Amino acid sequence: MASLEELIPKAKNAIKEFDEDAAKEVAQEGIDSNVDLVKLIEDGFTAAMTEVGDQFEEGSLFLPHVIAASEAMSAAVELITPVLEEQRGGAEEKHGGVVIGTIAGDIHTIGKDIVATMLKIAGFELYDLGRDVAIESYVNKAKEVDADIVASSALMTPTMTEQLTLEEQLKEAGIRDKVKTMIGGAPVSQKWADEIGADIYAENAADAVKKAKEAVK
Ligand code: HCB
Repeated sequence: MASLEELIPKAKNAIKEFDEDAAKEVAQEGIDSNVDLVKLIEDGFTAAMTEVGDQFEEGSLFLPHVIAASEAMSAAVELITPVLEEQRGGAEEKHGGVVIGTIAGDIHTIGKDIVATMLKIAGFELYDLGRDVAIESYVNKAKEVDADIVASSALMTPTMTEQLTLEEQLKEAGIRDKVKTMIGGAPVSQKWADEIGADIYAENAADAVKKAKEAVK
C-alpha cells in the first residue's frame, strides 16, 4: 500500500517523463491504496502538466512533448474517473444540470474533463458537449435540458472571446436570466468574467464545484 505523499511525486514524474504506462501504474496504485484520488489528480498529474506547459512556454519543451504528457495524463484520469464516480456518485444530493464544453476553436479538453468529472461526482447532471463547441450548440443544449449552468472552458487568448459571444447569444435566445454561466481555463480570470458578465469564474475543479453549488442553491 502506498501513501498519497509517496504517489504525488511518482505521478509528477510520470507526466514529466511523458510515460503513459507509468502514469497508469500510479493511478492504479492510488486506486488500490485507497488514497484521495482528487488530490492525486490535482497535486500530482495536474501540477506536473502545468510545469510541462511552463516549459513549453519557455521553449525548453516542444509540441510532441506536450502531446505525450497530455496523453499520459488523460490515460491516468480515465482510469481514476469511474472509481471516483463509484465512490462518490450516489453519495451526495442532486444539484442541477450543467452544460459544459471547450469553447469554439479550442481543442484543449483535459481541464474541462476534470471539471466535468468533479461536478458529476458532486451530484450535478452533466451534458458534456466535448471540445471546439459551437456557441449555438451550448445555447440549444441549455434550452433542451433546461440547464442551470452553462460552463465553458477556454485555454487560448483568441478563443476566450468566444465566451463573450456565448453571453450574447444566451441573451439573444432569451435564456440568459434562466442560467448561470461559468467560465474557466488557464488564461481566464475573474477580471474577464466581470468584463463579459459571466456569473462564475472558477480557478480549478474544486473551485468550480464550490461555486456551482452556491450558484444553484
Ligand atoms: Co496547447 N496551448 N495548444 N495543447 N497547451 C496552451 C494552452 C498554451 C498556453 C501554451 C503556450 O503556448 N504557452 C497555448 C495557448 C496560448 C494562448 O493563446 N494564450 C497553446 C497553444 C497555442 C496550442 C496550439 C495552438 C499549438 C499548436 O498547434 N501550434 C494547439 C491548439 C489548437 C486548438 O485548440 N485549436 C494546442 C494543442 C495542445 C495539445 C493537443 C498538445 C494539448 C491538449 C490536449 C488535450 O487537452 N486533450 C495541449 C496542452 C496540454 C497545453 C498545455 C501545456 C496544458 C493545458 C492543460 O491541459 N493543463 C497549455 C499550457 C498551459 O495551460 N499553461 C498549452 C492542465 C489542466 C488540468 O489545466 O487550466 O486546462 P486547465 O484546467 C483547470 C482550470 O483552468 C479550470 O479547472 C481545470 C482543473 O483544475 N478550468 C475550468 C478549466 N476549464 C474550466 C471550465 C470551467 O467552466 C471552470 C473551470
